[in-house]
Amino acid sequence: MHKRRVLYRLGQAVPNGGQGYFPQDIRRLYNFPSDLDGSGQTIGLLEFSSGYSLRDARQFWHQHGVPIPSVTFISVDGTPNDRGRSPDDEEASLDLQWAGALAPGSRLVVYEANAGDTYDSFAAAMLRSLNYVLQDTQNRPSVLSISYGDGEVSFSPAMLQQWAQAVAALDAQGVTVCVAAGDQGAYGLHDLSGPPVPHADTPASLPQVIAVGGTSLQPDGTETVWNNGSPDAGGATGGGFSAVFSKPPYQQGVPGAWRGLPDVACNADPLLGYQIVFQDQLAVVGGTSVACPVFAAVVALANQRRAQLGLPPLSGLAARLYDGSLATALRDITQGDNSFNGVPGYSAGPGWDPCSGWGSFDAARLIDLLSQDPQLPPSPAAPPRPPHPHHPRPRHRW
Ligand SMILES: [Ca+2]
Repeated sequence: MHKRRVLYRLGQAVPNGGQGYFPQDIRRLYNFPSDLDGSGQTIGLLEFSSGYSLRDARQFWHQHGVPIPSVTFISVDGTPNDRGRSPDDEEASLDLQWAGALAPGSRLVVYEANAGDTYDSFAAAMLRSLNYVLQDTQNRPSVLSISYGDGEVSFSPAMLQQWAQAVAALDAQGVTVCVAAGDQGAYGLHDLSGPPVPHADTPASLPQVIAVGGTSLQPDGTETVWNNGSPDAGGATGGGFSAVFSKPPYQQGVPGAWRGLPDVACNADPLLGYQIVFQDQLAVVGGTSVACPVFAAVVALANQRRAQLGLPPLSGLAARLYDGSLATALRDITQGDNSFNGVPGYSAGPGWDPCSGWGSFDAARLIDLLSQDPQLPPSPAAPPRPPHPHHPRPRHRW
């Protein structure tokens, strides 16, 4: 229910004769810089499955010439790693394999927690995991990838506020929290029999996360909003407006009175999906589930570059995406919409839109810009002033 539906289309995907995109394709199409590999950084992956198979991951990395990253399993609540035997483990597997493929020098820390069978137990497990990472001074990730969630209506507003507080605390500590924006279009619920009105996905709707939406990325680089048309055919990117969180100050320039999402987007179309190895088999997966760790890898590389320059890890990236300073690194998506399951969605257009955010990215350019802290705009030249005729007023001290 709270899990992202991961879509398998082995043999039906377009890239590489049905085998899906390989790491080298995604590095090329999004222009990942060749001189960064995430060294010195830790990527945290929040998982609510039962574990993953390191053997599958190593096989995938080996197959694509990726140096084998270091992987650490952390059980937030005592849940053991079942080593990838459960079908639910595909989520942890793809997160691990793709974050590792794009930032192989980083340490990958999988934070695993048991989410139980209800929305309440999932919500509690999410909060427990966020707070665990907040306290985890030993591993200190600089970015977290979360590919779980559901419509806001599935959770109490009080719980969402607690998640938001934990995320804000993480962000303030230099942990950028990336969240998949959902795979059910503007409709936004895993349960397809819910009321046919728009729902925003959460935790993607939390104000300080980076909500990562989905696109369809063709092998020639053209990109549109991901929408396979119907639930049977696949999915469509989440996106819309929160009904819980009002518009954060940094979204001043976007329409509406509520937090709009996603913030960015990248390939999520299962028909143009990503290859993984799962339970010893090659598979092709799609969904914002994969878009999220791809963007998390970009953040890890940016933090590596920042560390090289003596800068702290990114903080406040959500606001930074809206201040205009990254515009030349973002690839605007202008075609498509996220109408889904009978609910009219939002259309892409020039600039930010509630189905692709600011669009995808040129990773090398984005990392360059994120390695320069924004310069304050030059103040207009002050007119010459006559010498002050009287004593300046004392400043009040409080
Ligand atoms: Ca756009």
